[in-house]
Amino acid sequence: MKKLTIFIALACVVMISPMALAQNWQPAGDNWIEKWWGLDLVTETGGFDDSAEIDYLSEGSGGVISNASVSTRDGAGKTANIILKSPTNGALLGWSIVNLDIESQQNLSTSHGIPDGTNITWHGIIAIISPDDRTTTIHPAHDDHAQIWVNGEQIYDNPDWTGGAQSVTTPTEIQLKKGENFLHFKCGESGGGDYVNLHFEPTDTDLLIAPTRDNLFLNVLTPVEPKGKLATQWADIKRQ
Ligand SMILES: [Ca+2]
Ligand SMILES: [Ca+2]
Repeated sequence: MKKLTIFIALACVVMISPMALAQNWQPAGDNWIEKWWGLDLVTETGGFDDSAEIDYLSEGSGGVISNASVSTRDGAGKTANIILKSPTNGALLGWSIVNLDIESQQNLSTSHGIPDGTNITWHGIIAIISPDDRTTTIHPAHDDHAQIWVNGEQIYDNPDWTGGAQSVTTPTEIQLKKGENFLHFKCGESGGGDYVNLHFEPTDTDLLIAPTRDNLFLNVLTPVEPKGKLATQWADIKRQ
C-alpha cells in the first residue's frame, strides 16, 4: 500500500514538472556560487550610497516585486514575466542566468558583459534547497555596498568593500527551513573594483543550489499552484 502511495505521488509530480527530479544542482559547501538568476545591471545609479537607499525592484515594477519579495517563492516566481523600468534612466531590465567569474575583482561588471563599470548595481537570486531546518553561515565578498535578504528578511547590510573577490569580513548567520529558501544579493558599485561572491559552510555540502549547472532556475522551483499538500510531497520526493 505504501508503494502505491509513493507511485501515485511520483506520477503526479512527473506530470506537473518533468524536470523536477534529478537536477544538476550547483554545489554548496564552501564552493563560491557561480550561477545566479540576475537582473540586468541598473546603470547611472549615482554610486553605492544612493543605490543602497533605493529599492529598484519595487520602483521599477510599480511594486509588483521588491528587494525583500524576490527572496521568497512568490516574488522569485514573478521575475519570470516582469520587465523593470529603471528609475534611474528608464532602461528596460530583465532577468536571466548570469555567470560569475569567482576569481575576478570585476566580476560584477563582467557577469553582464562589461569590463569595469561605474555607478552600477547588481541583483542576483539563488534558491537553496535544504534537507532540514538549520542555522548556518553565509560568507559574502563584495565591492562595494552589499545588502542580502533571505526568505523575505534583510540579514546583511554592509557598505564597506571586503578587500578582495574571495575575501570575507563579515560571516553572517542565517536560518534555513526544510525545503526551498531564497536569497537575494544586491551590490552597488561606485568605481574601481566591483565584485560579488558568496559561499556557505564547509559542512553545507547537502544544500542544493539553483540556478542549476545547466542553467535552469524558474523551471526547477516548486509550482505555486496547486498549493499545500502536493508541494510538500514534491519536496519530500526530491530529497530521496
Ligand atoms: Ca568599487
Ligand atoms: Ca568598477
